[in-house]
Amino acid sequence: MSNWPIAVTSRDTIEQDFPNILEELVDLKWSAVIVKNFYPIIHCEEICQRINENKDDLVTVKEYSNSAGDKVALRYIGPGLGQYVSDKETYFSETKLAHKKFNKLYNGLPDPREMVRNQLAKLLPGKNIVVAKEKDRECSDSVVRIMADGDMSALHRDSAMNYFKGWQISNYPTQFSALVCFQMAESGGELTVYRKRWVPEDDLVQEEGVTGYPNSLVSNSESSTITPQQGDLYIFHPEIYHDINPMQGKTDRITQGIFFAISKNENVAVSWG
Ligand SMILES: O=C(O)CCC(=O)C(=O)O
Ligand SMILES: [Fe+2]
Repeated sequence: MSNWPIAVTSRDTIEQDFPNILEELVDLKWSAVIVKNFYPIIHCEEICQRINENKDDLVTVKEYSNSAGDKVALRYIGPGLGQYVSDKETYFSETKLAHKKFNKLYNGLPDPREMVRNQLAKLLPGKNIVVAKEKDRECSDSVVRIMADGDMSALHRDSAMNYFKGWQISNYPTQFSALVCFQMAESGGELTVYRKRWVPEDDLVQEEGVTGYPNSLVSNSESSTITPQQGDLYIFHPEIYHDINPMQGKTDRITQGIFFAISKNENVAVSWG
């Protein structure tokens, strides 16, 4: 059942077309908003080329076995907090290294992290967009994920409130994910968002040792399939279920991800990778 609409817009028209888009994403009116041509294609290509040419320097590879016993690898620049939640020290040392990597990656180009934060500021009038801090240490401000032939992402949800207890960002309700697509896979690699909120009972059907939730949880849900194109910015509410189809081909799927969450009482929204 794939009939849940996507709000499609451009940088110049988003505020007029969808002035309350973030609220509407949380209300599940839209599955996602796509801002077409957000980041120039020529710069996307430059960034992908820099990644390809400096993989050893820039890209962290974490290998592990999945539940079926297959070897899978996560490749990224900038530590995604999800990988380090129980290891703060490594997270912050990786974050330090990531600053240098991002400077190298984006050197001389419009900084897509800043561009995303500026876009968010426009969608959140009155809120300051700040990079999340843990005591006095800044979190990584984004994560660039590199997916290769065969990679996928199992059904999951992202909620700092649930998964990052003890971290300051867990105090900020209402989370969003903002992604810039630097390069799309030749086939597959679509993001599917399901119109279904998590309920605590869902955790009872999670199988031990298996990544993600069983697909049966969303088999009767409306859904929406988002096929990002190079240069697109897309924003969705990742507290609802989503997954990424297995991708095929020799072209990596490369995205920059920034999570953000909004404070209820203060005039800030915090962002992290
Ligand atoms: O790469 C994507 O399209 C989405 C990744 C994801 O799971 C997220 O941003 O929460
Ligand atoms: Fe996610």
